[in-house]
Amino acid sequence: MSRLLLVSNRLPVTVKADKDGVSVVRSAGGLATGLRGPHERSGGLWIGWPGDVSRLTPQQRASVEAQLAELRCVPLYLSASEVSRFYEGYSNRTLWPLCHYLIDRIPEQERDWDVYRKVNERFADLVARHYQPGDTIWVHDYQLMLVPAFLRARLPQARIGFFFHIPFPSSEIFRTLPHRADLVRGLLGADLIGFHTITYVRHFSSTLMRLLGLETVVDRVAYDGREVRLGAFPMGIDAQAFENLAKEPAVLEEVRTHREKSSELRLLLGVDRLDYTKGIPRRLLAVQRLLEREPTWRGRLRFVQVAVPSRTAVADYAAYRDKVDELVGRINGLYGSVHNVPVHYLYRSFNERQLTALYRAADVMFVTPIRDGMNLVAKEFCAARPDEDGVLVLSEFAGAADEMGDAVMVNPYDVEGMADALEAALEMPEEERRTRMRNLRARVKEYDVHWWVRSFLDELQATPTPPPRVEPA
Ligand code: ADQ
Repeated sequence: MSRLLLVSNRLPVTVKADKDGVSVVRSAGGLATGLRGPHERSGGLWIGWPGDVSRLTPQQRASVEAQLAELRCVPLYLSASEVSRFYEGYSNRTLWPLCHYLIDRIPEQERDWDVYRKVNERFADLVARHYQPGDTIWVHDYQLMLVPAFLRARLPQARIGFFFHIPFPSSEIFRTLPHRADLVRGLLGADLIGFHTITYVRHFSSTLMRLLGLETVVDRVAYDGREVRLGAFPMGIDAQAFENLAKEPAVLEEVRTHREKSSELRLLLGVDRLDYTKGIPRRLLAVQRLLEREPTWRGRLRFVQVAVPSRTAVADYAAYRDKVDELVGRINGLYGSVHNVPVHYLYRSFNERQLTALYRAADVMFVTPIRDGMNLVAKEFCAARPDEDGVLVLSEFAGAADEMGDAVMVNPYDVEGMADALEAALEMPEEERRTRMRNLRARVKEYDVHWWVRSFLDELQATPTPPPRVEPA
């Protein structure tokens, strides 16, 4: 196995500072879990931003570096201005809304491109510094779209993979970007470019044709004397870990508490980052609509919406938060009673145990993003249901919809339709619930995060390394 150099905007760690000193803790996210095995086994490195360390003393900084080195992580520090212009700016104010088809949210005048480019170049420089011949490089996500080309210029012989975690939009959307061709050329520095679904691969191919006149033949594109492969690799989760958690006595105890409190009530659940792509307002409106038109459900539903604070420095996220707060208040004001309110809104992060207890207790899981690259929450819910019960209501605009045909599919823009789906889910006969959940679980367990990592890396290893360039004499 060749040494693996992983490159992502964030390192899979959290730096915590308190009176006892600083500690670097591994994060539990899906990507971190899936890549941990290959990262450690290959003796490789993970290169990325460790988060804001500007308030640490020089001694604390040194301690962080030592702890990172132990975890085989290499930090790339971002200045406050880089965080604001590369990360919050170009990545999250322009690329994020664009790829989710929300072009009206993009600033009218682009001011952060230069910083985006510069930071991508710094990433490539740092990777090149650590590269040894024979290494495999795997770059992740939309914040680093230019890194493959910068790397190719520095390391013509390297084997480079790239995975795009968010939707790749239709070329009609992508070509609105002023720097569209630079971004696409940036990705073409890789040997293999992976997306979650075949639809995103097609969108990327038509973008290549429109912008650069490049034709994709089956899954290959000839570019700059090399061959670049494209592929769909739907990301999975660590299904076994969620299943194990769902069977733990302490978790089952918590499930009982959730259910006891609502023995008369049916539990609906939403779990998301608080992001305007996740479709929370229309989801709330669907609950409101159901209560409005079917008085028999009043007092019999409890909708728990857990939302992790996210990108709070970006203005659109603050406005979105206000909107959600207002809707929750309105629905509870209309349909709450002295004893009970229909919406329980929790604006905070939950640990995996707490999430699993909620997944396992829910009657209906409501996953209704207006666009989502994949959506791992839908998969976590199924993995956490060894009891083979619970109904998944899923947006047809989540990448996960391609694989999870046994969910109740909804158009997240159609409030009335979502209210219908919610009611159908609540009234679904047990046998149908079990059949659907069994099929969903089989899929989630077979195509888990380990399968995803293996299939991407196998394909990347199979790509021929580019022939050495012969310089004219
Ligand atoms: P995200 O947009 O973050 O990821 P998602 O795939 O759903 O979306 O992953 C969210 C993760 O955060 C899940 O593992 C979930 O458990 C966790 N989470 C959500 N709410 C939480 C809460 N309140 N407390 C604690 N944890 C919470 C991006 C893309 C997705 C794509 C992934 C992976 O936008 O489409 O699936 O990357 O490629």
